Amino acid sequence: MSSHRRSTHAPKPRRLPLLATVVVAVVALAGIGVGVAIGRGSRAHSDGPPTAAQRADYRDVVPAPVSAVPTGGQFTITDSTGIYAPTGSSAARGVADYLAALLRPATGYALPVATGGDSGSGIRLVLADAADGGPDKQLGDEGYRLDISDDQLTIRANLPAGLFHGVQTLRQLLPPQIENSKTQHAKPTQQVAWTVPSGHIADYPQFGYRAAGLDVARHFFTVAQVERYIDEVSLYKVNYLHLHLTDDQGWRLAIDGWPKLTSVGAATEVGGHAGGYYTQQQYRDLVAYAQARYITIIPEVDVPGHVTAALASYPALSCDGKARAVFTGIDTGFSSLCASKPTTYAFLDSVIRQLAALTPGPYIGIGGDEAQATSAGDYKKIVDHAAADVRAQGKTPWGWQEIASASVGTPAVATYWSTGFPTAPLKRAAAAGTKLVLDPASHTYLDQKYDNTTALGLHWAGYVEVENAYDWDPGAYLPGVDASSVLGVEADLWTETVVFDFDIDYMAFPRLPAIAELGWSPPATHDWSAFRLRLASQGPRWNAMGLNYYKSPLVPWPAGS
Ligand code: TNX
Repeated sequence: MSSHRRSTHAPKPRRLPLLATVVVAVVALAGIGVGVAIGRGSRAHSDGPPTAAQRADYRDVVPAPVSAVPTGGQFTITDSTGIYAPTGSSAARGVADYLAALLRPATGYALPVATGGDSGSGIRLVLADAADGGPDKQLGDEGYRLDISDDQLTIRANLPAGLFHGVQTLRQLLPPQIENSKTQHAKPTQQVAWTVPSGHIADYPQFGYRAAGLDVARHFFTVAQVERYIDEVSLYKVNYLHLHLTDDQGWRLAIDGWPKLTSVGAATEVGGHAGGYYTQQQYRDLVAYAQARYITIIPEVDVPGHVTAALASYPALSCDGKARAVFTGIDTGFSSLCASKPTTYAFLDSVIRQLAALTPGPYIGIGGDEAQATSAGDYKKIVDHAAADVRAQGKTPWGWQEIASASVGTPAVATYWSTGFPTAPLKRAAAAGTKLVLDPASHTYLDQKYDNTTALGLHWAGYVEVENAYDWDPGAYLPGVDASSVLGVEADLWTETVVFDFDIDYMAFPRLPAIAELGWSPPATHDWSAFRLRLASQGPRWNAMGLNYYKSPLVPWPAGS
């Protein structure tokens, strides 16, 4: 982390002079072989309330694209605009339908979707194919190009995931009113022109792993609530949702053959209120919902600690065999599975086999954090067994950083969450091929308070203002760990104090977009003074979406947002 990026919380100039911005951006991006030009249009976060006339700006897109060159014109979506999907890909057609569904409510236009054909005008989604000269190597699996002229808007990608991410950029290049669920033409004076600034964007991610973590164990969140969060994070090109499904306070997924896990273990949540759980069909529906947004679910069952709900359901899983009550407080580190009982392994085998069968994604989470109530030897036995179970199902074990002290082998993912230096076992595991996810609590824990006035949240990792969330470098964060070991980033929302949708929104926004940008954008774009302006332009979008965000005093939100 370079100290020059650390700015104080003192008021700063609203932005660099234009020339300085261009020079900084060109110099910075020259190093990674791409050029950039900075748009000259009025910025969406100019003073005063957002007006219908305001245009979006290439500089406002979050995460910052690799390269964005405006050309000064504009494409306008009208009531005769059509959307064209490529032939031969039902997934690409799905992205086209998704785009139409995003644009129809606010515009009130029909926006018909056609497969194949090319009107010469309209919105075209194009997949690179052999006729096109084959895959565009620069873009990889998730990248896209957006080429916008006055009469045509084209999103090109190698795969549908890239088209989907291109659609998220397009959303942010439309006026913020596009996010309204009601048609925006009530009064002629408020008529919104659905313009997109013309130009060229080439964009692809820095890391292939950009996760949002959601704890549905401390407080339970329904399928609809999780889907809402999936929609919110997909706007920022997040591609994994890590669901923390089990903890002392609740077991949230039905497991065949172990009915008490949910009849007993899911009955309550923090504070003792009624809890809840997902049936296996509901979990499948969640997986499919996320998949349609190019988000892969990583389910986590947390063992060998964080298991009071399981022990309350099946007392035989603990060494003393005594029944426990499901925990409704917020302490951690006091419960453990019993390493010397065969039941423990029958339980793990059954749970992991079912999780793997329900989960198309590559990772199955086995937890492994804060197991203070498990001896080192027992920890190793249980974690190694769980990791082997996951691998036997053809999946990769995902765990917290502590699993590095077991011998989980490779492939495996260990998620660094602490605030201290990486441990020797973690460094050794990384050197031996374990991939690390960077989720340092003092930057990425979305449950930490923003400052001492934040009503929700904990603050054991310190206050995490949006600037702290943004101002670190995932590739260079851990001393003694090579950047090539870093799989990506994650921002976790623990829910000891988080109860409602609007709590989720408030703790995640604006910090989640900050972490998402670190995961997607090249380090050369990293600049807090520019990022805070990009964030500011999101405010009116979040208002239009009905998203309850924290109005950080560090961000110059437009008046009225
Ligand atoms: C730590 S760090 C936890 C969670 C808590 C969280 C609260 C880690 C992997 N576990 O169990 O919910 O802190 O901030």
